[in-house]
Amino acid sequence: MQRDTLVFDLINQELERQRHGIELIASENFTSLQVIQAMGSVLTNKYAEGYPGRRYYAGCEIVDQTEQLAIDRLKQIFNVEYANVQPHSGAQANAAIALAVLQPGDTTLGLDLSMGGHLTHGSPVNYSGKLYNAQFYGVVKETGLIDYEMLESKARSLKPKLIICGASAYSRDWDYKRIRAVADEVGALVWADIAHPAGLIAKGLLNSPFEHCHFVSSTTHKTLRGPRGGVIMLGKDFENPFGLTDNKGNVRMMSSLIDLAVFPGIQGGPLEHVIAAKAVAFGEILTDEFLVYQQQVQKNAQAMAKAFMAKEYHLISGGTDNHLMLIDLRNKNISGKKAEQALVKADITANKNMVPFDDKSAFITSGIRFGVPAITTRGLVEGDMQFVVDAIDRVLMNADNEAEIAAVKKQVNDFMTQFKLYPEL
Ligand code: DSN
Repeated sequence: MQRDTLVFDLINQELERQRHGIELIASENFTSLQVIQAMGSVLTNKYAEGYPGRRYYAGCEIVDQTEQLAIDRLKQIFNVEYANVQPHSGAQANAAIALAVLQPGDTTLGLDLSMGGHLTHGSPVNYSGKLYNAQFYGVVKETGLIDYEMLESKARSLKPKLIICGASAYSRDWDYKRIRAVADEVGALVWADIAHPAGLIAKGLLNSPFEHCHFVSSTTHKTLRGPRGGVIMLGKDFENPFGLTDNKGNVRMMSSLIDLAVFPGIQGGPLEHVIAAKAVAFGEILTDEFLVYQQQVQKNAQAMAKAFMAKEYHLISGGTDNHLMLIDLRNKNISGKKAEQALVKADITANKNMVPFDDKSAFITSGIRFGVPAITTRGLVEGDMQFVVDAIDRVLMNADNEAEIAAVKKQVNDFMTQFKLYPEL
């Protein structure tokens, strides 16, 4: 068959874009070449509905082993009793937890999307807001920190079945113990979505949710630096004190309910090539090098936050504990949308983001979110953050000046040549 040059030329263009630019989307990263190779392997040809040793198809002896490796390594990383590595994405992992735990109309309590939460935590445009009675807590206006008092008072008055913690644009750590305490008081289950900070949690650099939360979900491609995908974990395979049942009305262990919710609940054949790539990434996470990487992520985020604040940018919560920061641009007289568009012209990629109590819509926004996992993988260290912040500031202060932006783009491209990306490709 003729090589599809159209598609492969585009893939090469994307590789060049990734090489030349400064990637600051907080949810992106650059996987290792061996992760990419596992994803682009013959395992994509295999159907394997079911779980290792319990499949609906023949010929699964090899993929049983790659999937079991992924499970075992993930359990080792987080020291947990149960892991499901089949969710195709974070959103799928979250849907499976909801399916396992909730009935339509049940009440959930999660962080408001406009305050840093996620679509799948109850947004009205998502199944989670359409099927369930989704209620929300927020952050304290003055501090930008999670409003635990609001969370507790809403938990007491609404008596949700499920309390959701986790965020897409929150730069501080979580008090899982406090959330569990109120959950126990009102008879709720607790689910932590650690898609963003998972890599830092894996290496003990942030609080662990596992001893306090009944369910934990994550993506695998953000700070975990694996292939795009999702996972679900249980710190302890609880014996289901809440009497949750399967479709036949049988009370089952939590792990069985999650397995059933992923397959056949919401998915069919698992992506065994991606699961093999997850196993590769999990092997990398178990190394000491990954600890050094995550420590550098935290150092870079803090150096970047400091450099922004020195230029009088308003960071929500006044700094960061993790890999990202959220900036309110209102004192700089530029919207998130315009900032994003100007930055991309200079080959700096970041995303506009609503800030808490935003007066602009989600399409315009007052804020922008920056994350450092990808540039840290490229090899940038604290001393490089001043260059990055200076370049961003120059673009934002000259957002209508094409010549100035072109000059920054040249500087950015020259600067990034020293940080190699996939030299083998
Ligand atoms: N909310 C997306 C992000 O953090 O970029 C991921 O779903």
